Amino acid sequence: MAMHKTKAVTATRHAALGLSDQDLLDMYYYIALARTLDDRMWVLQRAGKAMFVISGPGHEGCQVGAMWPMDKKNDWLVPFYRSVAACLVKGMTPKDILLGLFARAVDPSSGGRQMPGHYGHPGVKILSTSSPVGTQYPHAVGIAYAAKLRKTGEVTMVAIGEGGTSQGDWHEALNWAGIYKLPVIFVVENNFYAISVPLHKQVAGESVAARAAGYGFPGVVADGSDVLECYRVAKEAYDRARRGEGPTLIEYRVERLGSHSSDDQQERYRPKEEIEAARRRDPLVTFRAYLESVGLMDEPRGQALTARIKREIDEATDSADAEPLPDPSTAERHVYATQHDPTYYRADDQIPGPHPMHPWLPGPDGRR
Ligand SMILES: Cc1ncc(C[n+]2csc(CCOP(=O)(O)OP(=O)(O)O)c2C)c(N)n1
Repeated sequence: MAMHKTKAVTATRHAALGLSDQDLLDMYYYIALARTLDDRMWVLQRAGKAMFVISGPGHEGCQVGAMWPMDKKNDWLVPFYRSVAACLVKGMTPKDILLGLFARAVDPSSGGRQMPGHYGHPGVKILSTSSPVGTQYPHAVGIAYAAKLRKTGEVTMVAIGEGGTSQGDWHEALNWAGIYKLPVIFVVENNFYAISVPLHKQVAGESVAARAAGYGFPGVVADGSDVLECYRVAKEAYDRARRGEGPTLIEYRVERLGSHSSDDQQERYRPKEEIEAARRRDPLVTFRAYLESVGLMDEPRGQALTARIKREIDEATDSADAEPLPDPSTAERHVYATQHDPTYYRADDQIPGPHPMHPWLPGPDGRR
């Protein structure tokens, strides 16, 4: 009997990948949490509570799959403006994300200084999002280079869209990481559009992933609507990075289910049929179908989860909204080095002595 049971369990795709049933339920929770948070942000924007929204509906499955093999405590995430699900898996809360949307003083990314969609949290090793697309790639490579020099074992994951790969920064980062075999995972979430500019105007050749060959490391393409496949390729990339074998470029082919941002209207440049077809590749739908097929999800369990998530997002919204705006007298804070709050950047840095990049800040032992 016991043997029969074991056989049935290992026959599932997720068990063959080393994922437990609980892993799957947790992964689905994050996909659904990110989507609900996303829907809320759009409602808040339409209600006049936020000036702008940019987020990741359709990208959540690949982000959760990519993040799952990460060592959440030690590794680094360098996000972009669609990385809501990735940031939640890494340790940001829905309230943290909403504090940025509302530009509140305690927003962990920038203290309410950046425009919405610039996720980040130094306390959980998420770098603050950069506005110019592509610049996050050299940042990530810098972190990975430091990790290699210091032998910390940290791996850095960085994400971007396919349009951003046209930037010089992107290529320079790959070149450097390839030469020094750095522990970095380059994710490209290819949703076929850079605002209204289609893929073929950004990328000649078969794929973004194929470019990795020119920089001397593997590049893989994975279907972003297949969360388990997204996990599988990410796990291989993490294992490779941890073995000291260097970077991997992963191109996830995803669907952008909505417009580029709240300032865009995709119906003006995408055919109706294409937008409808994209919905069939929604990871929330495809992953739920997988969970149902292995007996992990049904209508009552789905309803209970939806109610739980709605409660969490309601509480996060009220709690973030109640926080004060930044004090106008602090407008120059974080602009000039002398006005840095020493605790702000040091939250997770345990290296004693002066800060290597901000020597004017005291270390955790109080020394400068
Ligand atoms: C250097 C730079 N150029 C232009 C922009 C304006 N911009 C913001 S997002 C974006 C589209 C990027 O498309 P892609 O990288 O494919 O990502 P997606 O939004 O499709 O996920 C552009 C052009 C910018 N932020 N930075």
